[in-house]
Amino acid sequence: MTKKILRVGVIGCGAIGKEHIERLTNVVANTVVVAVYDYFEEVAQSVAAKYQIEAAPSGEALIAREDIDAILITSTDDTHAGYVFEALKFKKYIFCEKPLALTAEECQEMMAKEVQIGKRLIQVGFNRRFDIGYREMKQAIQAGEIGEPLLIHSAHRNISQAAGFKTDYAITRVAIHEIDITRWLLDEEYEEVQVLTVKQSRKTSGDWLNPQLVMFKTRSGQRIDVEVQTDGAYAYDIQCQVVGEDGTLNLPDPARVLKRASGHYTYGLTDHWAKRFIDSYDTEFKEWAASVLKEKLVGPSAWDGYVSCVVADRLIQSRISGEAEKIELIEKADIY
Ligand code: ISE
Repeated sequence: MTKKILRVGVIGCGAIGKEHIERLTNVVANTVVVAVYDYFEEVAQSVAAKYQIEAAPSGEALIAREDIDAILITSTDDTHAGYVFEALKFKKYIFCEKPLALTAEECQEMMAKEVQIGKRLIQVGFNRRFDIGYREMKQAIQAGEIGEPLLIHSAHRNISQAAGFKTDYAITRVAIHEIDITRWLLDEEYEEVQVLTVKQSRKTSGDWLNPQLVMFKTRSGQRIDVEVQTDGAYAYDIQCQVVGEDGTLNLPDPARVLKRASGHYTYGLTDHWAKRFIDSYDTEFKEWAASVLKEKLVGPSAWDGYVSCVVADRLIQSRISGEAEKIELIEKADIY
């Protein structure tokens, strides 16, 4: 791409779609949003009016436009794969929010298409890889500062979920972040994974299982536990502690004012993921746009999307079987 400006089309104008449109318009350099599409026409029209851009009549029409170089997919999970395949037909760059697809087979098909084209076109929205805290932890691990990492304790706590939430979403929408960030931190693939049942919270606003305890074991034997609370937690709180032979690393909380007042010393907690990870999303899109303009994607790939789908599928199976489930992956192509 010899262009200096990346022209993006956005499919899906829900909460995260709107945030990314604002980000691409006013935060990320050398990027413009040219057109948007949403299943609900009036939503697309109102976003288009706000940014004085066009609302496309369909996702397919938006993808086909010659004045659009890259497609951002932030529509509902079940529509991701269809739009990715359509954009691949036009060899367009694709940023797809997680999950990349509902099945690992679809991810395999996407990878086969990228291999055929001869380069990566897909990036998956695993934003935590762009969070400054996780990045410092990875650097410290790689520099050998805590010796060999042995295990990780982590927690993913949410205050609420959108209507229609289901038990499986605790894996495919929530713990999917830990599935990805842990293998990225440790630079390891998983050997087996498991979901353990836990005493249930009375604060769950629906009939799904909450909390769930998710466990991974890596090929070299490291163990990871993830407490997944999808509803009713005291805050949006993300914890991660890597335990190594020579020390530990803790994910820092985002900077907040330390308050001394009314006889207490307090530090505010965040209530929503969009606030907790705002800087990571900004960095994610700045780096994505720069890499697309250089025609060399470096962020989370279709392979990472594939692994997370395999692992999510096995975790859901483990909840049903009550057993640890083995992870089997296909061979990784050279472009990844
Ligand atoms: C949301 O999609 C996220 O990405 C958040 O990190 C997660 O905590 C939340 O539960 C999801 O709905």
